[in-house]
Amino acid sequence: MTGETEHKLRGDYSRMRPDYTVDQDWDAYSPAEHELWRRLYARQLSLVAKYASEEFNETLATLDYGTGIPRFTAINEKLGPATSWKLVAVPGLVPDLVFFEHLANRRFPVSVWIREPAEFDYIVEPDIFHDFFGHVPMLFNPVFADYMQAYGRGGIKAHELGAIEMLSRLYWYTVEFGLIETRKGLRAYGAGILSSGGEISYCVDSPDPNRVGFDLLRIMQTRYKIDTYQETYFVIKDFQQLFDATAPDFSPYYEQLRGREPYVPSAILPTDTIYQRGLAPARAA
Ligand code: HBI
Ligand code: FE
Repeated sequence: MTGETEHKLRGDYSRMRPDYTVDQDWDAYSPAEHELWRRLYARQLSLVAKYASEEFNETLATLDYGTGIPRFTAINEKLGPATSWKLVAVPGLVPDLVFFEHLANRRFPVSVWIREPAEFDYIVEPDIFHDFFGHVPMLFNPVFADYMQAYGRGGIKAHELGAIEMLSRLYWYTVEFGLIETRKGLRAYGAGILSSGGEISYCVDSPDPNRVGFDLLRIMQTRYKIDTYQETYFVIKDFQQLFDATAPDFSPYYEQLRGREPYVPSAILPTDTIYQRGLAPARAA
């Protein structure tokens, strides 16, 4: 069991259990960390009202964790009855298979560490604010909650088939950076956008990125970058569309795509449903 990995991960992996979970140790958070959380929360609250999906905002309104870093146990008392999901504390990023196994059992891993004040506007690795503010409200949506479990089950299968890279693109372009159609225009439901101070307006307003209709195979063949704003955002009509896409067995898709050259993040294909053809590739974040 290695807590160490090839690159220096943030977080303390020394006390984790075999399933990579730890205790949240809520009393260990400093007043400065709670204050940073309050500042991050207040900033995002003013943005999600304008740019987040209705489902996200409806749930956020029922949760009150703007006053400081939340206790996972307190949220689990609400999340369990809502969709049978449970937050588990982890030191930080965990191996793909470990992550999939948690999702497949309706357990969402939430990192316990919070970013530095200097990372207020942008962070590459998921900290507690990204995981909690970005992901947790969506787990209260029954259809999205089922999609996340289906993704976890698919991930275990993909691990066996050596197809994790293709499947992680689906996660990236939906769960992390997905857009959804609403009566008032496109809105964000991806956690990476919802927890970001700058990308949340960029993904909806900017003329630079492409915005393309959701297409499972196309997404699984499209590379992504982890340290810039996205060059292409994919748009779903509703969460049912996302859940339905995970219904079939993906093995034939993996066989169909294996060996094919992936598309670059800024690609536009003749088969794409285009909401917007971007003016320029993403600027460095
Ligand atoms: N680990 N804690 C944590 N959180 C994630 O979001 C996460 C992870 N490990 C792997 C991972 N995400 C992605 O590679 C998934 O596509 C598997
Ligand atoms: Fe995330």
